[in-house]
Amino acid sequence: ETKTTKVLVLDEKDVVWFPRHLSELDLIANRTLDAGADLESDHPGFNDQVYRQRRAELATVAQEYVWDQPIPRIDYTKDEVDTWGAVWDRMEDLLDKHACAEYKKSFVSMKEHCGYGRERIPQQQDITDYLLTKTGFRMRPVAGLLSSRDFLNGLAFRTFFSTQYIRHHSMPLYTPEPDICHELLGHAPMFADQDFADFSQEIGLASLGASDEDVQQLAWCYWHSVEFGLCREGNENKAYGAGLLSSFGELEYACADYRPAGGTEDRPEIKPWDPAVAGKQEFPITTYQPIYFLADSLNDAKSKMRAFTESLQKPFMSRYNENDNSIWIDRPV
Ligand code: HBI
Ligand code: FE
Repeated sequence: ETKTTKVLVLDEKDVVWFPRHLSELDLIANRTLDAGADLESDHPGFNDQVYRQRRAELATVAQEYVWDQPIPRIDYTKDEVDTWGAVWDRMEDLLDKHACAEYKKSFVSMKEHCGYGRERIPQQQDITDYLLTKTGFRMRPVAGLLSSRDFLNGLAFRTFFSTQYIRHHSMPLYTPEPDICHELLGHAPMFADQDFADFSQEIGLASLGASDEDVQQLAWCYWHSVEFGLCREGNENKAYGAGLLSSFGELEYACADYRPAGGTEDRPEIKPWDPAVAGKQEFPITTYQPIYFLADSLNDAKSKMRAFTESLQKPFMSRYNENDNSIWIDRPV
């Protein structure tokens, strides 16, 4: 079905350019919002010249990456592995308690198959090899934050733009930006689940050539699901969002069903997962979330997302052809 070729006569003025083949991610991968390694003055590593030099080095690795090449292996230093181990040690038990079943299943498997462990930082190529066999997802190095549009466009190609640097060792439980602890502990295991992989790609496909308003709605949906989503398991709320799965404080805050003795402690609000609501729900980026969205299951999250993306106004629909890594476009309505 995806092999059919159709001639498209889209008026170019109506639709912004978007990547149509996996190789074209090379054209957006380096459009980072900052230079990738420029640290803000309040960054924990701002005054550490060794750290800054390392960040510059890893930014270069990402910038030089070409889509069909093996992902360069990073020789992580003892300091870096220690930081990883410190995060690992704080997260392991909590993940067992609060991560969704799909996450836990992948996590066990990734310890066996792609080098997950407290003593060693997994490599993006090994994770990619694993994910490709499970769901066809892949990682691709990136130097820093991309625009929402560029970042989400990658998901259409079942590609997750992932940083390769680690947070500063002085504050192992804090990072102001994505780092490997967040990408590899929070995101990567989820992409081994078929429903979650499809869900993520659904957001990505909808972002291709979308209007700025729709891209923002999709980015906000992404935030309230891929980053901070909860799903129901029996009578418990479990985490599937990477922002929770990589933050020991917020994971407990979002999932623990504790009733403080005094009864005064603020508890977050839980809303049922609905992309039309999540896409318009503002959120803070420097504090715990005041609102979490709860899906019945990952499959339910996916079907609601699909229904929502179909309701968006776009002059075409797109599919990804995994055989030749290209986007196939149809023009209904
Ligand atoms: N860029 N590299 C990178 N990593 C992210 O996780 C990321 C991003 N850009 C935007 C973004 N996340 C989200 O906040 C949404 O805007 C999609
Ligand atoms: Fe993230």
